[in-house]
Amino acid sequence: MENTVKINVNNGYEPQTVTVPKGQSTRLVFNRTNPSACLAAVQSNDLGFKQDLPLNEDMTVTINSQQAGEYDYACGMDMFRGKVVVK
Ligand SMILES: [Cu+2]
Repeated sequence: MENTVKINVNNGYEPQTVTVPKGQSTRLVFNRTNPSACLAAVQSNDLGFKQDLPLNEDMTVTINSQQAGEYDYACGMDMFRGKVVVK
């Protein structure tokens, strides 16, 4: 089973925190509507991804966490942050 969560990237990440189920794959679909280069990439050491975000395009990162917890992600410069809660 696959879950999808949409995250708008404008003045930060909206919603800033998303909750996803443990042990299932979840598609995080980022769409950036803010032209600032600051938000042109999203990355997470916790979740192991780095994704460029072209303007006004859905870009998908698939995560599959077997472990409950809180995982942070951020823009390429680590200024804006979001959180994925797995439970
Ligand atoms: Cu930034």
